[in-house]
Amino acid sequence: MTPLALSPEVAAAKAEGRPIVALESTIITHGMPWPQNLEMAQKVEQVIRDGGAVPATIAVLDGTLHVGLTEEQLTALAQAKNVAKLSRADMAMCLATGGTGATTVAATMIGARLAGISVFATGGIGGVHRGAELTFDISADLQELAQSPVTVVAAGAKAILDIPKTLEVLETLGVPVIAYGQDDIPAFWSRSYGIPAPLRADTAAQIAQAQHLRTAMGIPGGQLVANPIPPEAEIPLAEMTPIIDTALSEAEAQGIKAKQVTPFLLQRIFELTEGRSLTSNIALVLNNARLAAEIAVEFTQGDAGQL
Ligand code: PSU
Ligand code: MN
Repeated sequence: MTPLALSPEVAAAKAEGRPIVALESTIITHGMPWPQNLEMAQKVEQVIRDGGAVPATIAVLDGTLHVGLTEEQLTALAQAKNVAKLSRADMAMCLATGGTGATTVAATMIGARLAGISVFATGGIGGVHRGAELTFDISADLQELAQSPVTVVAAGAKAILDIPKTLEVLETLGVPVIAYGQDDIPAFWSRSYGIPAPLRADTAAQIAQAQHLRTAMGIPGGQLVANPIPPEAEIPLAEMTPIIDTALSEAEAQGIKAKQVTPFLLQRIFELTEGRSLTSNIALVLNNARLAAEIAVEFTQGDAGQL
């Protein structure tokens, strides 16, 4: 049996059929610096509560898969050093060896599925890295979206990635990419990448219903909801592009590989924008949490609630 531990708050919400939103922990340990990471994690949980849902931050702590963390657990994780970054490939090994690890989008989706949670909020998903035709670096997040029935609310794929190739792979895998409230695909720190998204939804109810129907039709997998960053927090694409290019060439020059690539790029972009990228990143995560809470409420009402 999976060593799965629900927090008292999550266990109570499940027992009463109340809406729950899953949250990842890699964004806390590898995506943002201390102490902004903890502030972000706490604010995100609050936004979900204000939206009428219960937050469930997921992480592996000492060999147990936790769904919902206490204040103490969250604080300790935000300050911990050398925490593993877990994806589908290494989650079970971390549990087997009694280890501690933060969950990426892929691993968080697995935790959410095991706990029966249908919606998850994050910043940006992993995807096809630029130059993937040589490195083969494609995030396991994409495969997971094709397998686990969880709707992931993100601000698109991180703009450090190759966004058109990421959309192509998602299409091949049969993953719906749904822009929320606009036609264009968002680009994480920027509201638009300048190309249309494959799908568009304008209400949380449509999104919950689509996930419900997908599962009812026997189509495995989840959905990616691409929610544009609020206008006041965005950094226009033209401003981000040279900064992203600088960070990418530094990563290449320093031989940064595999799991280190995303955290390295996010940290360098934070430095190059003098903290602005982090302010934007926090704003978009909170915005995604608001929408995810609305979707979670829809899942517990009407047809979508019968999942
Ligand atoms: N979103 C953010 N910051 C992050 C991540 C997402 O705003 O740090 C993390 C997620 O956990 C995602 C991971 O799954 O980056 C992707 O890593 P990789 O490219 O190595 O698959
Ligand atoms: Mn990778």
